[in-house]
Amino acid sequence: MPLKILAIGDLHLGRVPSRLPADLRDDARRYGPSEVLERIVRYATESRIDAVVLAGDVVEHDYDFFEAYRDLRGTVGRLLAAGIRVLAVAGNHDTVVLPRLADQLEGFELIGRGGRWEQRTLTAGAERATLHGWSFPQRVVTASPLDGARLERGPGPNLGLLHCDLDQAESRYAPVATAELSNAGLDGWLLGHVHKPGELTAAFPLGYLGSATGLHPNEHGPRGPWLISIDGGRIAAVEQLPLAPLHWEHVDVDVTGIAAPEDARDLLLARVAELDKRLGARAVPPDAVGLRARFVGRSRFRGEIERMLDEERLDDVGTGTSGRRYFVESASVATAPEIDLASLAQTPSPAGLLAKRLRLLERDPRDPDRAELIRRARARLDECHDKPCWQALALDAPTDDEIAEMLRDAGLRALDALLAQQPEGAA
Ligand SMILES: [Mn+2]
Repeated sequence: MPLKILAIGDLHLGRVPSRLPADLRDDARRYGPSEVLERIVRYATESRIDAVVLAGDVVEHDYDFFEAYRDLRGTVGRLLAAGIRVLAVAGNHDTVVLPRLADQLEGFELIGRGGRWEQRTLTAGAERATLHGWSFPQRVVTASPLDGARLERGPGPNLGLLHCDLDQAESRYAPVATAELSNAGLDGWLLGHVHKPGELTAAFPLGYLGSATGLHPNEHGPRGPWLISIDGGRIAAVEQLPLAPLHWEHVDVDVTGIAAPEDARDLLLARVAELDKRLGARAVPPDAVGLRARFVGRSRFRGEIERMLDEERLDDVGTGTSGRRYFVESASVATAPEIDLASLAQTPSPAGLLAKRLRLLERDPRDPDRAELIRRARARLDECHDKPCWQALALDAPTDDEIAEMLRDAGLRALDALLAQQPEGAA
């Protein structure tokens, strides 16, 4: 019989998923952290899990104490009654509130309180595993939690449980280098903080568990806890279980060759049907699905599609199997005009110059001319990003891909406008 650990990344109890349609917002608990926790408890008790472990940021904020208390009290009680241990480390969001909750919840094991490494041994039949954990002692931690730490191995496979900022040396949230973790003498690391899940494998699981359910349209793709099975004294399997009640999906709808603007709508519906088939096949499918749709390809209907999208109500684009709700969180049109950018780029005109730049964006990311274009755009964007008035948002700087996307979008829009101004055939 394997020892089974269910590892949960950033849960953020108390947070309401952003960008929900108004009617779903009224019932937000059904689509957020409380509901995924409920699904996790059901799964854990039915599947005879031995321990549920949480990698910090269990609670969104200090003032979410009572909401988290209500959710966790029920959860911990049911898990303990089923013989399942509950262990956690605190992250930068719940530095204060999680230790306080742990004091109130009997059987809730906070590991590494006050920023001191601590280990716990898990047992199931003949199998053992050792967890090493460290909790945020205060909200800002600029040194690596591994600095000067020596982790003594315990029985069975040894796993680290840590909320930290991986390979971001300047971070204020416990910066740690991948090499430090790899060289710490353990058999794997289950991490919290970044909401995008990593690719954890049984050979040496090291990475972010990701948000337990998508809290924002950017948190797209499968979300849920990870199942780690220890069998025969080793890590036998590591698998993400997509239990999230709300699923975000980014869809590119290629409209190249459509005969009428309305065809774009049909193509979107076809994608929804496809997605519904895929999500419906899950053991525990989501109840709601938010789409960030982008119409791409080449089309002469860019303007018409944009107008159509403006007028449509997109917060309910069809009900999938079992009443699953599909809504479009945002839709954009990023089609290229039905023109040949290559030959346009040869012409000595403003449109030609713009076409040349747009073609640069299509090149390999390592291309020096493309990199220079991105660098110049980044310098301009930083002026805005670094303004004091935006600092409270703590937004990440855009990635190169995001900048390329913005440039492409703005460039194509401008090119459409430029070509519309020119007399027939002048381009
Ligand atoms: Mn965090």
